[in-house]
Amino acid sequence: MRRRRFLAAVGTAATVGSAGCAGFEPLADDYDVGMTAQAYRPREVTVAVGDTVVWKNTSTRAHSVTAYGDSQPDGAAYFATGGFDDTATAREAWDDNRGVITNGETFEHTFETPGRHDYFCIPHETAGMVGAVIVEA
Ligand SMILES: [Cu+2]
Repeated sequence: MRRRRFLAAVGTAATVGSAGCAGFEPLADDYDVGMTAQAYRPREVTVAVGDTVVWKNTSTRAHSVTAYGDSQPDGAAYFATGGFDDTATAREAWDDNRGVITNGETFEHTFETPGRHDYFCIPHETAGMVGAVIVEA
């Protein structure tokens, strides 16, 4: 979402200096959420409606980005690596090695609905690999 925010701010010079940067760690690459062996970094990001969040697997392990379908805001589009329609399908597909995001791969989703979007990594959920995208109106 950084790139999109920056582009959105170009037209108003007064806001360019501060737009989109507060609260985020400096990034060396073009992604918003990285992954360690069993965690998303950062664990939570806050974006605006219409922003695109980019995840990148910055670890050597296989992960997923899988939304908790039951806890998404009303009307929110479901998101998951592999493009599945719901959490149950994503979990089943994982057993067939689908929905995997491997080292160096990215996944992105554009958030159009305000609210908290919790998600998890299928193989590392029990190890606490969960995250959230908070979308502000
Ligand atoms: Cu994982």
